Amino acid sequence: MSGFCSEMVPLVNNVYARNPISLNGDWHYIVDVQEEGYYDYRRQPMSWGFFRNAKPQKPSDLIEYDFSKSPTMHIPGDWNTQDASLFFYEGTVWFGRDFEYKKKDGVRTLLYIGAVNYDSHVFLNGKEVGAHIGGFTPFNIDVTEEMKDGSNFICIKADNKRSAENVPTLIFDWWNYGGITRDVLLVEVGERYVENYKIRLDNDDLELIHFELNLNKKIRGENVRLRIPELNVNESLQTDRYGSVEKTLRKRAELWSPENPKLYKVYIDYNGMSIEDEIGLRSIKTVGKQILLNGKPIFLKGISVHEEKAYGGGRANSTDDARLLISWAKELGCNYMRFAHYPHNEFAVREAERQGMLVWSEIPVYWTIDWTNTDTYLNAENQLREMITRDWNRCNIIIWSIANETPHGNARDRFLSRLSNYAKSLDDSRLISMAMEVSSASNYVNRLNDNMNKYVDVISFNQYVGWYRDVHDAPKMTWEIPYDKPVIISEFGGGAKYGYHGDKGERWTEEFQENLYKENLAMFEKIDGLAGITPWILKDFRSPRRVLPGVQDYYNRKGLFSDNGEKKLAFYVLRDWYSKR
Ligand code: GCB
Repeated sequence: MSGFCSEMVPLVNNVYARNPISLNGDWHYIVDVQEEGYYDYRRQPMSWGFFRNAKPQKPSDLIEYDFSKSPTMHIPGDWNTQDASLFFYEGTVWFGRDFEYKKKDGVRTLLYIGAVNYDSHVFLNGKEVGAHIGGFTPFNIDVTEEMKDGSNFICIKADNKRSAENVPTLIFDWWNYGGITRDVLLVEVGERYVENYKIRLDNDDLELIHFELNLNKKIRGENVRLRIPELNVNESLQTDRYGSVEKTLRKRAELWSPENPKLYKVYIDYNGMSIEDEIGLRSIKTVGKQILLNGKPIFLKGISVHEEKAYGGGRANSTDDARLLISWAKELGCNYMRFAHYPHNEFAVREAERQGMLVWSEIPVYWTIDWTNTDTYLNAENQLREMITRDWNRCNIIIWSIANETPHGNARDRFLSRLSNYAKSLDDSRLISMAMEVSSASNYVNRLNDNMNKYVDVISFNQYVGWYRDVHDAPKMTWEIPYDKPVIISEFGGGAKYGYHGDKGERWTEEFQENLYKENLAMFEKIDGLAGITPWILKDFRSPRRVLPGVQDYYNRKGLFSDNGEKKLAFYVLRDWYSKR
């Protein structure tokens, strides 16, 4: 980023508690198929691109774009569902808007962008202030020097073209919704501010609360106050020479759990600002083949879900969107959700936390990643760090997942073991997992044999008996999982078109899916150490890979709910099974 006056700065957490100024709303957009707003005709980046927001100064001036005359769309939001002509579009779109700002002394202005899919360049008043890769995690830029008193122009170039070295890569089974899909905010902080903090319960001693905080500057002796009024915590603390605070408190707190999602109001006061949060206290660990929440074994009655709106599709990004999907999961009897296959928005994680829903959160290291490419690895690491930094304090997240269905091999093992170690270095208080595959299934013996077993706390795998394999095999199956760790079936399922009925042997009927669920659930009873399942999937979701006319129509139909919220027969099978667990 050198050369910018502005700079990408480490992510601040809990951005919504810092009185942000929203830049959401209507933004003008220009679809730029050949990126002529960025590259000249020799494909060299040019200094007079669209980000200059140029206007003719005299009648003879040649300027071949005009943001103010271009159409608008709502930000945050994907372009695919807001402009019918962009439904399948993958490429570059420019977004721009004017906004008013009043500069203040002693205040630094951070531009926080919740997510842009996939590759973004950010410009303020004609200058590039930052860039980011990865479609599902936030980043922030200190734009103090580029901000003007009065009118400002912000412009974001968003490019969602797929490529072999990206994370995710060229192929993936969900819609590649493009654009600025999460909030754009301005956050005003002092010269010295709280970058992030962590509060959690000890995993062994349930009366110990750990607190850690980091300022943006390495300064010793700064006063920070931590208040948790309901627990009579009111601590005045001082930073060490790294600008950090660490403190352990002995308190007997009411523990957070799916049955009792107790959250404590927490206040962190520093430098004239108070950051308020709601924090749940719980412990999570494994012992042998069990997962222990607050010291007690728990069975994870789960469901997988994509970040897609309940009705009509499109990227979800609000508490209301999340509430609806979580309410469906609750109706099923779930206490756990797999947020597939990338970090979901902060509203969803927080709403799940309020509702007592445990969460598996994942980065899109999916299928055939470019395992030997260093940039690809660093990109995955970066997405992992941004996910963990944003959600470190969300007690409902119990598992960080680093990958899904990746092919065995040395290069992949090196990549994933490094990534797992990195995850542990960022957060050793949670469980690490990844969705593996069954390595061989001859003679009805399913063997799990993955070198990554040493790098995960929970063994998870996807299996599709009844869909990609004959359903009649289910009763004959045996399972060999030679690891003393809990086991989660991170996916199973099959497609059905809501309202299409027939024989249980006929694919796409609700009866076929219903029978598949019955056979699979019966089969799971034989899996030693089974600690949870997340069937695939809560709701039908859009995918470009699902083209069968009249049945799929670009939807993966493995949902228990249709894309219009109708329940399929398999819903009731799973609900019954969960009610007995
Ligand atoms: C999988 C993938 C998931 C797909 C699903 C399917 O194993 O992890 O992303 O959507 O199978 O429907 O085939």
